[in-house]
Amino acid sequence: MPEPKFNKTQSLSDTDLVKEIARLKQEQNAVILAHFYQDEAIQEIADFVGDSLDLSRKAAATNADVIVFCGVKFMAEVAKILSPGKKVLIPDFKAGCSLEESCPPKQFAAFKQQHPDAIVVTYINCSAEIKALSDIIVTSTNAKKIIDQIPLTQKIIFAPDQHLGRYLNKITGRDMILWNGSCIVHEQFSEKELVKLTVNHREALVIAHPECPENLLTHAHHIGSTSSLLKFVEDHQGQEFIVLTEPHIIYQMRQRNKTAKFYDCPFIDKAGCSMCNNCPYMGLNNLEKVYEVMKGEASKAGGELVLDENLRARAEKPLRKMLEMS
Ligand code: CIZ
Repeated sequence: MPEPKFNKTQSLSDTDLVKEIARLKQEQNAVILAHFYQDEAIQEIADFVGDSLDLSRKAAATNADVIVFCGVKFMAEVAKILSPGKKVLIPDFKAGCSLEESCPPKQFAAFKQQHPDAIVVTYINCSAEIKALSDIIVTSTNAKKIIDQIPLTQKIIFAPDQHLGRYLNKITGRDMILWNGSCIVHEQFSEKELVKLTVNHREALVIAHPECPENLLTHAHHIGSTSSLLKFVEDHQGQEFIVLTEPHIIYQMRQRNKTAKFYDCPFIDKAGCSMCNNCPYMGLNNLEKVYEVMKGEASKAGGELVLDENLRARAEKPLRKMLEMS
């Protein structure tokens, strides 16, 4: 194997990092995936940019030996579940997910026991352990379609996102039992700041992810998954948009609607200052870490995602059920 051209990451400029990543990608027959919420520099080097399920399915359909997943850990787990024969690399193991953390498997198993006659429908944004405790996985794109296929008499537990669950109850007319998890990015938008933005930009369309609480969703002209929000932006050329989801998606929105204006909605922290709602976990990934994980330095932030085969197989079942039903 040829010697790597560079040994010290510190000495690499972004341009050199991009070149080295491309070289390693070819050498290892790797595919790089970037979630819509990743930094622009990472979206630029990716083979595929998308939502978590779409990325994992696209990677599974390639003949790549290695998947480098630039997103958060549960997303890389989905890639491994659907591609058990491929090596899955994560740039930073600390890139977790507040929604995943809000649903610890032990407590969730106990909650399930309290409702023995309910089936468990779970949002894909959860750990492999929670998937293994579920009957059907859903995404924000296919949740309504799947829930609508379940007999009305069947009791359902929905986890982990209470806001998405409440929204789904409203649009499906169901009364699902909700686990009370949430995502810090979507939960903390300030309604007051949102109203200020709508007053200052009266023509702007408010587009929101259903992980936002109900009080925010009442202001929305369009509610949908990341891909649905992107499609809405594409279909409304030249408009202005107030975006209620992780703001890094605006990079993709701009590519689909070049003349549009975008405003991201801040939240107000305890000290009263207004801040943007970047996901702190997604923000842990950068070009340097992608390079390091591909170079295979075990001492660095990331590494190979290893899933126990028994757990992987149990988590795969409800995911395959989703694919059958969607
Ligand atoms: O599953 C995903 O990628 C997320 C975060 C949500 C969505 O709506 O795509």
